[in-house]
Amino acid sequence: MTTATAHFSKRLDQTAEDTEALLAELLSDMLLPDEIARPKRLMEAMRYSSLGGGKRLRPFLAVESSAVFGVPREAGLLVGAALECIHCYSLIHDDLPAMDNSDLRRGRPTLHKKTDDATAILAGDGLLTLAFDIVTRDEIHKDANVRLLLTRALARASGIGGMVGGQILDLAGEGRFGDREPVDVARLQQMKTGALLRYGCISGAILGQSTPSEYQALDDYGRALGEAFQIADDLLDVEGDAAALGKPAGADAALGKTTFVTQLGIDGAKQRVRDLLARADSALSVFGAKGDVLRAAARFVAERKS
Ligand code: GRG
Repeated sequence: MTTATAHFSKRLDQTAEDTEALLAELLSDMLLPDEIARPKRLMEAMRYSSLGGGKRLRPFLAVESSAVFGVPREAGLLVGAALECIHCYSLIHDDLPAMDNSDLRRGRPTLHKKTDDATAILAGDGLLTLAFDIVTRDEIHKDANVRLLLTRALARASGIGGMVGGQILDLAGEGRFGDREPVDVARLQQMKTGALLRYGCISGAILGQSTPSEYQALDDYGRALGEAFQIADDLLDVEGDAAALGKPAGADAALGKTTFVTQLGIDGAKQRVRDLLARADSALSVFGAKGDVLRAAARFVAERKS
């Protein structure tokens, strides 16, 4: 392991640990002002799907993109926790019988298998709304306009023109609503998985009140990283190991899905990942050595095994 990789791994582990502790606090039974009750079944379901698993890559991007601007770690962690809540909700809903109908997630039974569909739907809804509660909190930034920009960007990344929109395009491409609709893989990816990853990257620029060119650099980096993440996912579905993935491989092929691998072939997809890594590196050049951890993050995403 190189020194840069070891440094990166240590920081990823630390953010995962801090995110876990913060989420446990945010999902505790303690009532917030104006809340009437925190029902036990709902809280247990939300904790089951948000605690004790996951690489916490999105919080890491929020924390590290914030660190580039010297933003206090606590603020980046809160934004990261909000982003992770949205990510966990999307996984819960994606696993439901009406969507992907998956039995395993992060090496454990999916939430609806462990409980029931209604509990899983509501736990997802609870996490989605909690995310917006978190991202508006005063502790994130003293300037309310910064919090507003963070909140709006989160809505755009997770909503119609982002993740939710990407999910419906994906289902349409599988032929769920009649004939299979043609899929623009790159656009679908940008929306379904890319938008949240990109948000992690631009959130630091928003929190750090960056210049427009610094924002643009993190935006470019986030888009390249998002695409590399998805290609790696498509490659893992073909070449990956179910034990490491915590879910069965081969799901895309079973559904006859159009992916980067079906479009570019395995070698073409790997070449595209290399090109994207170069793009991510060059986007970060404006930050000099301050961009090193994000540079390592792009490589980790592209080479991940789970
Ligand atoms: C249901 C509204 C709604 C949206 C679902 C993102 C998404 C949209 C579904 C996820 C489906 C999926 C498994 C896509 C592959 C890419 C992906 C998001 C993998 C899981 O993300 P990781 O690898 O997971 O960051 P961990 O467990 O590490 O958090």
